[in-house]
Order: sequence, then structure tokens, then C-alpha cells
Amino acid sequence: MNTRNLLFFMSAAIAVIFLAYEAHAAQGVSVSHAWVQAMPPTQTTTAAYMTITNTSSKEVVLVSASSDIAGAVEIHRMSEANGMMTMAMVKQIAIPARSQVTLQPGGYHIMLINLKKPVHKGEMVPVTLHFKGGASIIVNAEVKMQGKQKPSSMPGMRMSQ
Ligand SMILES: [Cu+2]
Repeated sequence: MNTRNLLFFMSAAIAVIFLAYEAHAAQGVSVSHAWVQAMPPTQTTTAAYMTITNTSSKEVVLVSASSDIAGAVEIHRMSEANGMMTMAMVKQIAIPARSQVTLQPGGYHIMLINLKKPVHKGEMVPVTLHFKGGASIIVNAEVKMQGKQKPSSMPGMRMSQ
């Protein structure tokens, strides 16, 4: 191998190392307790909840989500103001290094809008989480009847923005 070839080989090797590093971006991120709120067939909107854990030494930022079963998917946050629950779309959720963020009723959630089919209890719904930098994770969320949250308590998911 002459010097020119050696340089080419080395830069190719370095490129591969960088690509591998990029692919590692989603590593250290895991999702647990993923579930989707069961809804009556008349409802075309529901929400997905989960715990996102970041065991890496860098902050990871959830920037969007997608799902084959929904026409649109948005990241929302519910909060209480003056005794009223209001919901607003958020651009992202940051998960600091070595910590976790839980998406749960009354807080952050992933809104599944314009459902293409009803979601039935026990079904698994695939939701893809997209992180800043291009990494993504596919999550299978089980449809559950959970909590006191009735569909009527989320009136059409009207947003306050
Ligand atoms: Cu919502």
C-alpha cells in the first residue's frame, strides 16, 4: 500500500468511525411503560404516554413523533392554570443527561390526531420518536383503559394556542 492509498484508507476508516458515532446518538435512550389511551370508536384523537430514559452523558431532545395509525402526531403538554386544564403543543422535550422524563396524563403526551382506525384495548400501536440529530426509536405502545381520564375530560383536545 503506498502513502496515497494509506491516506485514503485512513480517511475512509475515520468516516466509518464518525458514521458509527452518529448511529450511537440514539443509544443510551430507552422507552418504557409505553401505552395509548383506549378511546370509543367515535373519537378520532387519543394520546400516547411513556417514560423516556436517557442514560447517556448528553442531553437528548425529542423533536417529533410519528405513527402509521394517525394522520398527524404532535407533542403536547397539559397543565393546570386557574383550576382549568389546558393543553398546548410543544416543540420539543429535552431529556437531560442521566435522567428520565415521563409522559403521563396531566402532563406531556404524544397526541395521535386523525386516527385512521379506532384503537382497541390490548392492541399495540407503533409510535416512532424522532430525536434532534436524526436518531429515532420505534416504540410499541399498548392500548389501555387507564386512569380516571374519560374521553369527555379531554374535550376534543382543543388547544390553547
Ligand atoms: Cu394533547
